[in-house]
Amino acid sequence: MKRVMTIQDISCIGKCSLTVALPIISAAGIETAIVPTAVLSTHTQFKGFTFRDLTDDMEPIRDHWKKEGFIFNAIYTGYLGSERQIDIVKSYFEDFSTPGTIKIVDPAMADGGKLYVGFDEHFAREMGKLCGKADIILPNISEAALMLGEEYPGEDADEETVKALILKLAKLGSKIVVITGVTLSDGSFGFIGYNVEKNEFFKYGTEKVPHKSHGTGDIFASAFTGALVNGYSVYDSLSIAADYTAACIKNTYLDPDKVDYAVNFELELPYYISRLSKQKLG
Ligand code: PXL
Repeated sequence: MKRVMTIQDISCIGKCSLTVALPIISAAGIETAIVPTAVLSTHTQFKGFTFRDLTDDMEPIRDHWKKEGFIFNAIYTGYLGSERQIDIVKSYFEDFSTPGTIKIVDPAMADGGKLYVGFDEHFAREMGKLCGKADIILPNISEAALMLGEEYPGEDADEETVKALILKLAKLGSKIVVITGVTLSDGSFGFIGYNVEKNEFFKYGTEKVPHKSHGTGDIFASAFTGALVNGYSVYDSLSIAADYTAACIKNTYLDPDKVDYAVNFELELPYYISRLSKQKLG
C-alpha cells in the first residue's frame, strides 16, 4: 500500500487542511500520515479562533519516524503557521526524500490578493523558498504574486499574465508549476501548468459555477495527490482533481442547507473514487 505524509493544521471546524486531506487521500486508497502543525477552533476566516501552535512537536515526530525508517510515496504540505515551520518542513524534505518521494507544496496562505490573518510579506517570500525545494507547486494567483513580490493581477488575470507568473515561479526551482483558480480564455475555470524540463505549458478548465468558498484549494491539492500517488500522470491527476473540486462546488451551490464556510466535499467522494477506478480500468 502507498503512503503519503501531509503536513498542515487541524481546523476543528472549517472543512480545510487536514480534515479534508485525511478523508480524500484515504478515499484514494492511500495510507495518510499526518503532521499537525497547529490546532485551531475554526479556520482563520472566522473571528476569534483559538490557535494552539504545535511547532515543538514537529521535530520529535520527524526524528521518531526517521528512527522507525518510514518511507513515503509523497509529502504534501499545505497551510503552515510560521516561518519556523517552513524551516522544519525543509528538514522533513531532506530526511524523507527517497528517489520515489514526490514533494508537493500548496502554499496555502492567501486568496483574493490578500494574505490570510497572521501572515506577512516576508512569510510569503519564505514560502517561495520552500516551493523551490518541491517537485510540484500549486499556488493560486494571489499566492503566486505574493511569493514573487509582484502586484496582484486580479482573479480574472488573462492566460498570458498567468503564464508570465508561472515562468517566474519556475525560477524558484520546482519541476512543475501549476497556478490554480484561473479563468481560461474560453471562459472555463481551472488551472494552467508548466513542465520546466519539457518547456511545455498545459491547461484544463471546467464549467465556472458562481460560488466561492474556502477549502477548495485544499480539496484540489488532496485529490491531486491521491490520483498522482495512484499512478496517474500529472495532467490526468490535475484534471481529476479539477473535476472533483468543481463537483464539490456545484453540489454546495445546489444545496439549500449549505454552510457558507466550506464546500460539500464529502458528498462527492463516491464520484472521486469512481474517477480513480474508471481511469485505472480504462
Ligand atoms: O484552506 C486553507 C486554510 C487552511 N488552514 C487554515 C486556514 C485556511 C484558509 O483560510 O485558515 C487555518
